[in-house]
Amino acid sequence: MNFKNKELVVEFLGFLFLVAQCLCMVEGEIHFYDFVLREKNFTKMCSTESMLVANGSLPGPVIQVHKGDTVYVNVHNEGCYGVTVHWHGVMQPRNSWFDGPEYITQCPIEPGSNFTYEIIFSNEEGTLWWHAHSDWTRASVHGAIIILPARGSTYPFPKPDEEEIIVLGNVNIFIYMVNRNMSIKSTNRCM
Ligand SMILES: *[C@@H]1O[C@H](CO)[C@@H](O)[C@H](O)[C@H]1NC(C)=O
Ligand SMILES: *[C@@H]1O[C@H](CO)[C@@H](O)[C@H](O)[C@H]1NC(C)=O
Ligand SMILES: *[C@@H]1O[C@H](CO)[C@@H](O)[C@H](O)[C@H]1NC(C)=O
Ligand SMILES: *[C@@H]1O[C@H](CO)[C@@H](O)[C@H](O)[C@H]1NC(C)=O
Ligand SMILES: [Cu+2]
Repeated sequence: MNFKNKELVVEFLGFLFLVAQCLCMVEGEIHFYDFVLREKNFTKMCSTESMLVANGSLPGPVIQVHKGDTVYVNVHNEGCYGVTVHWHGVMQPRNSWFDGPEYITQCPIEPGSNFTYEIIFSNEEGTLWWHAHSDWTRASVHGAIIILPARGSTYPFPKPDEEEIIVLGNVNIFIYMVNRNMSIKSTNRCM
């Protein structure tokens, strides 16, 4: 082997080493979720009102991942208004088109259509939340995001014996008043 060939071999080995390193960095898993947004009747404070919720529950489904994972959430809007969903506290570097604020990074998801968000968990760890990002919809369309430590690593404290998710919200009076007003004023209520 002459000098030139040796140099090529060394360069090639260096290239392989870099490729291997890049592959190692992609260690997270991929998860898929479907959120179906639909109006549902809730009876609270002696009165029944319809609210837009994800998968029939308030708060909505929990997203649970490990640090470094990627999640695809297909949001199906079966409600009456255009709506978007924001992944609160997930920094999404170079992935802002999936951040969710309506009219800033995307148009609202029209009723009867769907939109798939790509959520890349890079440095986040702990408990965050997702919520609708269109006017008052965030009051009833929200849920928790649990980001466990990266696979192979541990909590920065002794592992708790038990964990419980607590979502604080204040929907009743606000939603009820908005609904009351809308049922009087709005022409595009779909039910
Ligand atoms: C939400 O509901 C849809 C339709 O019933 C279901 O396919 C999906 O798995 C549910 N998503 C979650 C996160 O539970
Ligand atoms: C909610 O209840 C009202 C009557 O109180 C009914 O007209 C409406 O269809 C119900 N909506 C849903 C989504 O069940
Ligand atoms: C989601 O929307 C696309 C168009 O953006 C459509 O082709 C597809 O059928 C929809 N899927 C569902 C499950 O609604
Ligand atoms: C409902 O309408 C009343 C009267 O127009 C207004 O004072 C009130 O602020 C409205 N409430 C909400 C929550 O929009
Ligand atoms: Cu937020």
